[in-house]
Amino acid sequence: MIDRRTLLRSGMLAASSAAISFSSKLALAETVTLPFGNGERPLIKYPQKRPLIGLTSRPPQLETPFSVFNEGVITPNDAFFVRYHLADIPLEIDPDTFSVDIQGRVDKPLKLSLAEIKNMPAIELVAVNQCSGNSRGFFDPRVGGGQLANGAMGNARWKGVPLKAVLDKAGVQAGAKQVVFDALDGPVSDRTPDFAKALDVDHARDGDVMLAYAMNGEDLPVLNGYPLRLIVPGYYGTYWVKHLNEITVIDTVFDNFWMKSAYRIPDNDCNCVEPGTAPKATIPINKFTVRSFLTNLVDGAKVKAGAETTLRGIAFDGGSGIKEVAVSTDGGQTWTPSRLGENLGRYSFREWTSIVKLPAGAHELKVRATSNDGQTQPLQPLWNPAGYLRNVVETYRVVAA
Ligand SMILES: Nc1nc2c(c(=O)[nH]1)N[C@H]1C(S)=C(S)[C@@H](COP(=O)(O)O)O[C@H]1N2
Ligand SMILES: [Mo]
Repeated sequence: MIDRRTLLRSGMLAASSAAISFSSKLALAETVTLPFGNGERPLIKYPQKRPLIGLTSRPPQLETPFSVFNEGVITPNDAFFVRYHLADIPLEIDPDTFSVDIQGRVDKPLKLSLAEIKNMPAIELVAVNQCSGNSRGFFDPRVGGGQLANGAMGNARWKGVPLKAVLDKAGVQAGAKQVVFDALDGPVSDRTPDFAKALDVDHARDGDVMLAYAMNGEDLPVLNGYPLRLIVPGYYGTYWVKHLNEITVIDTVFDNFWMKSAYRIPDNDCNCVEPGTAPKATIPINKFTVRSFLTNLVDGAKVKAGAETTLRGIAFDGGSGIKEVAVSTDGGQTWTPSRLGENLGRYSFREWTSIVKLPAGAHELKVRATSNDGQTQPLQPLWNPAGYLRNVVETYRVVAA
């Protein structure tokens, strides 16, 4: 168990208030009910985190309460969701002895300390991290896996070094195909496969994929990958390997459980199948589908009839950027473009606002984003057996009175 002393020793917590013990005092503040069957969840307080929606505790899996996304387009570190696969998460990370190995098909294998990484020229970018299973709880028919609402996502400003710079230092050899990322965490049972992921070598060298040591101007929170994690902008969170300590260049396609069996989507145009059926062929999950949300009104909200009501929300896609967010107040018959907020980059949440006047009565508000590469959101949900990629146009019922 992670205890307060371990966290303090590894420099991950200020020697003050926020620290509580992982082992004994997981304060149960209250519970919330997510809007699907069996949606009751505890709110749990972990070190460096405000109370978040608990999915599992071994390993810790925490979802961000949706109201956080109305606080701003950057998700605060203490509210950022947490996802782990394996219960043996790293307990003792000493930033002074931590290092990452770059090995395999390289001319010069390297071992870089955290200090050496921090001495290399840094880059910063704002990017969304979203779990593949975000919103899985809304699938109908239901599917197995973590039953998440819409809070397994977050948007942060990441600082680190381009993976390309590190790979160039080591010298990737001709014939290299993929780069494998392994981390400090591991399985508690030797029958569970260790968590590791891979990217194609060209993707790994695109200049945006980075080894990040800071998030929103601070060290990464422990549960978000301290002291170093991979950032794969536009790609689902499964590739964003936390506590990254091993980078291996290979000349084959990596085929561990997490690449070959898990995190696969149907290999067809919609990456979907008829509900309840299995895909014929699959490919590894990759870029985010385009999504948009209303953040300042909840389903069932009341607004003032005939008055100007400001709608506000967020949109994002797999990295082409948001072109338009349109709003419908008549259940999807007519659509009006909203006003887009500041552009923090093509990988970031993009804020949108729209002013509407609703006559007295019940209304269905819908929000639909279109990305610069022409993708948009379907009016009916698409289905796949793993519960990935959800991006149906969201509907919010409000009453004007
Ligand atoms: N070391 C390690 N890194 C990991 C995982 C993990 O289990 N172990 N899970 C991945 C998955 S599936 C997701 S969605 C993201 C979640 O990132 P977060 O916990 O910082 O929100 O971490 C990824 N990186
Ligand atoms: Mo995930």
